[in-house]
Amino acid sequence: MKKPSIFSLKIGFTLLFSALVLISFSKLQTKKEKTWEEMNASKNVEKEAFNDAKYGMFIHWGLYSIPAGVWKEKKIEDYGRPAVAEWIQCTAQIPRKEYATLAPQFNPVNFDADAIAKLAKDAGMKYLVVTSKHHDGFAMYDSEVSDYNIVDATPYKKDVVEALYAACQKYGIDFGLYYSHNIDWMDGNDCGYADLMASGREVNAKAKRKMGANIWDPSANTFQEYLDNKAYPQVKEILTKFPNLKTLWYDMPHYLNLEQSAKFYKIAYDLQPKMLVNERVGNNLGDFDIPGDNKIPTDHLSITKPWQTVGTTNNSWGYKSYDEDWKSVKELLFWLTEIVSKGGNYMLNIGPTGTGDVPQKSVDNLKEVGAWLSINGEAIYNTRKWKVTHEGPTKLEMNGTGERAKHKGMKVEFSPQDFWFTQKDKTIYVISLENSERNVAITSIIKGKDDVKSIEMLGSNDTVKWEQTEEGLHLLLPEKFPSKIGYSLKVVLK
Ligand code: FHN
Repeated sequence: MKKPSIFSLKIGFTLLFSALVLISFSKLQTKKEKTWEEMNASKNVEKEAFNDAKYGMFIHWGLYSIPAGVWKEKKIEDYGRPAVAEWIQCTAQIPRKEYATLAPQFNPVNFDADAIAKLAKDAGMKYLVVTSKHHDGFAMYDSEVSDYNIVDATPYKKDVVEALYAACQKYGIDFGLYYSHNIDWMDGNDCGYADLMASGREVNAKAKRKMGANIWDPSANTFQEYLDNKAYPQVKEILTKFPNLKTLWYDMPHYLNLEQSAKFYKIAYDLQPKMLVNERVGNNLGDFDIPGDNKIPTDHLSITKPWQTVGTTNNSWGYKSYDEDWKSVKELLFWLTEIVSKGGNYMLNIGPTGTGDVPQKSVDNLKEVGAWLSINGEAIYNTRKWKVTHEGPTKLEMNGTGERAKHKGMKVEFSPQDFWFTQKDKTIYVISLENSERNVAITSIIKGKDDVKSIEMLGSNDTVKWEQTEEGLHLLLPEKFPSKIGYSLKVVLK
């Protein structure tokens, strides 16, 4: 056989070298970091699914469910604000060691993940988001990163997040996790307050008030050490343990810099690229917006991302033993309808007790909303906002958790002339929350602009009599209304 010449060996080496250079260059190319815009845009299908879902369950549950708003026989309000029960450690300035004595008392023997997932299903909710770790720093799942968790530190010893994750899969409820990334009163030092002050960055209103910063008993480590040794690893941990999340719900990011928020977003993207991250990751890096707690935006057209209003069933997220100011079924339907008519999503909270029970009033109200949705759901799910969101005399502004609490026992009433609108292709849905009148007029659906082909009432086989003029739609509704509260009309346009 002919031996290869030096010359042919040289050519061989040159070719091999070029091939290696090309391969490593193309590897470098694929390794090029994606921009936030690219990562965000790659989730467009999931954003549409989020917009379709419309209604979900939020769960705030943790050690704070034991004191339930009362510390050393004093109500949280007597210590100051915020007066929501899950803030008791901060509001009552409870030293970390003392607060941690709640862990050996936490034994929620009545917790039933199956029943909660079924409740979400019966309530017509399409997804569920639960607190894997709230501001108190206590993990409600079996964490390898920190022993301050439900399995290692309580007599209950069971991973409730895992149980809910499995139950939601069983009932076809999408799953998401809440994780307090910035505020951690156990291990987060001052939660980044001093770093922000020293940075020269703009200080937002919450940070100016030192909101949520642990300045009464900070942990000895630095905030950066907390991020590196607890928060980043725990986020990686939950995203690995629970691989099929639809949303990751960060909260209260007001001390974080852009780099830190970007890292929290990127960890999420690397592990679950199709999962949506809420805007509370901080620094405007979210995939969807939160106009505020218990807040319905008045300027919904200015919101460019998908959005979600989160709401309490009374006036607290965590269970508060003495808050009996439950939103009525009609009020809950108002929140859902008003939000959906503006193109948003509603995530309604339950706060289980220290023994794992869900307060009966919230169970009853949620089920009634579910019964309403089983008839009227077509006007809610998979819809989009129409050019008009509402017509009629009642104007209710919902501007935050504290604000509603001021109107304790608030009664929500509407007139038969109040209508909300949603849209799906050539169909407009008209929703009323009052059914005391059969003769009604809708002024937004005008002849010559939106010509009507047919009208039916959801859940009814009886005829809706109607006439359309330049003034609107004149209707004679059936004698029997299928829902206890209000009705929905399916108006198909020509
Ligand atoms: O401080 C929290 C609060 O406890 C609760 O978790 C809400 C839910 O949106 N988020 C923060 C306040 O906006």
